[in-house]
Order: sequence, then structure tokens, then C-alpha cells
Amino acid sequence: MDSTRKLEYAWTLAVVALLAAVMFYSTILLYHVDAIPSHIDEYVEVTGHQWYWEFCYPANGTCANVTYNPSNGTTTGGALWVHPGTTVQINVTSLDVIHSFNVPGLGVRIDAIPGRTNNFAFNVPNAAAGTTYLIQCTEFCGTYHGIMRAFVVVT
Ligand SMILES: [Cu+2]
Repeated sequence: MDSTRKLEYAWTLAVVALLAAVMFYSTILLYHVDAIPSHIDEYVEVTGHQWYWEFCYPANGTCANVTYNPSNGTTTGGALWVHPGTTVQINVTSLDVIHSFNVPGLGVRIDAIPGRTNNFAFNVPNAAAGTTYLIQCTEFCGTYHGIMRAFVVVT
């Protein structure tokens, strides 16, 4: 075997080893990202509607709709209220079409699918007290998809 061929084998094996290592660690990371922690401070039921989000708090039985107003593009009616330093589990579903619950500032993105509940947990940083995070539907869901937004308010 000449030295050029040896080099080709070495490069091929090096690339295969690198890709195998990346796949190994990404698979583990994927499971950790989806895992629900054993301790949850607050549960929020999130329901997508055309074209607003509904937030229900099983702890006290209250719900808030963030309604849309197509005539002037404003939203009213509530927010997703959370406390700093807590772990929040959201159970996300939809009553009409597929929506996507996306909070870029908190690293949350999960689909709202009719007939199915997707669970996701996220941490609210201690330093986030007083912060407001934008929620934007990121699955095109009809005419007013663009104004289907709400806020996570950390109090
Ligand atoms: Cu939508």
C-alpha cells in the first residue's frame, strides 16, 4: 500500500470517527433537552386557537386568553405569568389547526397539535424578574397567524 492510499484511509477513518462522536453526543443531548425534570414548580396548560393563545393554571383553576383584534392588530386579555427561579412545565395542545408555541428568549419551541398534548419544561432564570418575553406562533395557521402573539411575563 503506497503512502497516498494510507493517507486516504486515515482521512476517511478520521471523518467517520468525528461524525460518530458528534452523533453520539447529539443523541444524548436530544434526550436531555426533551426530558421533563422531576421537580416542577408550576404547570400551565397552553391551548392554541385561531388566532390566540389560552393559558390555564391548574393550581388555581384560572385561565387567560390572549385575544387578537384584527381591526387594529392589538392583543389583550392576559399573558403567561411565571415567577423567577422556577421550573415551569407547559402542556401544549390546539383546538383547531396546528400552531407552534415559540418563546425564543427562553429557548422554548413546541408544536400545538389538535388531539395531542406535547409537554415541555423550561427554567425561568432568577435574573429574569421583571422581564417580558415574546411568544409568537411559528406555524402558519391562517389569516391572522402574523398577529398570534402573546407574552411571558416574569413577576
Ligand atoms: Cu398560528
